[in-house]
Parts: sequence; structure tokens; C-alpha cells
Amino acid sequence: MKHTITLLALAGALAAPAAGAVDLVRTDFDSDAEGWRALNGVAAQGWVESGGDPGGFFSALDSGGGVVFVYDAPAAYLGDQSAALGGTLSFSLKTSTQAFPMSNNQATVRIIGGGITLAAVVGDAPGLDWTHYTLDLVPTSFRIGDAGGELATAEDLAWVFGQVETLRIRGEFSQIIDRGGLDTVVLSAVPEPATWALALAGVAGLAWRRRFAR
Ligand SMILES: [Ca+2]
Repeated sequence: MKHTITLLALAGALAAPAAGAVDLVRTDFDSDAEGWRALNGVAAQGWVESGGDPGGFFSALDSGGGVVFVYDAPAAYLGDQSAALGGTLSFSLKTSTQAFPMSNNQATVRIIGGGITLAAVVGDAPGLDWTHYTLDLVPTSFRIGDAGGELATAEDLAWVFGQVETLRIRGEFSQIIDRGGLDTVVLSAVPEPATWALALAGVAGLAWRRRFAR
């Protein structure tokens, strides 16, 4: 019975939603663009003081050239981000129009490093008000190259997250000229699997001793 109770308690702890999550890099756009910029067919871009999710946010206006514009992350998100493996990348997006939607078969997030591009489609297109997205940084979230590529492996993720050169979030979702917004970008880590493995081994060991000490 003790085993059952212990394992149920442990299962509950494992299922808890990232209780020990730690922000590794975070952008709230409180006072400026914090190094973010928009690329690929952008007519205008910049920091907006209010109306974000919450507070300030970053905004970009499509130039209408038929190229999907993206938000390009600053240096704080680049380099060795191995600590984020198994964690999440979350962010908020909004758009000015949902007319003439583009197909959603393009990656929402692209993370590039060491010659490999990890591409992830995260949910549906954003709404006219803020839509929050959370991308789990695990192999099943990513495909290689583009949204239609092969599934990424744990090795692919370890390789790319050890040397991130580019991190981009899609900003454009309509075929007509649209204005997009980005806010509250957070790269977070959860307690490492090794920690959980040790905890599990410890509990199992304890249960074993109890069982045979009688
Ligand atoms: Ca904000």
C-alpha cells in the first residue's frame, strides 16, 4: 500500500505543470524593443508603449510583398541554450486582420544552429487580441528544415540548442497587409530529467529497503 501511495504522489509531482519552471530569458517590452527586430517584407516596426499583453509590446507592419515577416530574437536568446531543453518557449502574438488567412503550414518558430533548422508549428493563427502560445522544447515539437520536414530527434535538439544562431517567431498570417504584435517572450527551463530520475531512484530504493527490513 505504501508503494501505491508513494508512486501516486510521485506521479502527481511529475504531472504538475512545470512547477519549478525558471525563466532563462524573458522579454516584456516594458521600456523598449529589447533588441528584437522584424525582418522580411516589413514596412515599419518598433516598440509600442501600451496595449501589450500587458504593458508595452513590439509591433511590425507588413510591406505587402508576399514575404512572411518574422520577429528576430536578440543575442540573449542565442548561444548555448541547452538549459532550455525540455522546457518551453512561450510568447504572445496578435494580428490586425484575419481576412485572407495564409495556410498554417509554415513554421511559427524557427530555431537555427550548427547548420540545422528546427521548425515548429504552434497552434492556429493569432486573433485580433493577444493569443498566447507555448512551445514545448522536446523533439516531437520540431521538424527539420521546415514544417513539412522529418521529425527532429533528441540529438538534433541538443545540437541546435547548444549553439543557437537564430531564433525567429512568425509575425504574418494574412495575405493582405497586416500589422502584427509580439509580447511576453519567455524561454524557460524545468527541473532537469536527471533530477527526476534521481528522485525516482531514491524513492524506489527507500521502498525496497522498507519492504525487506521487516
Ligand atoms: Ca509587455
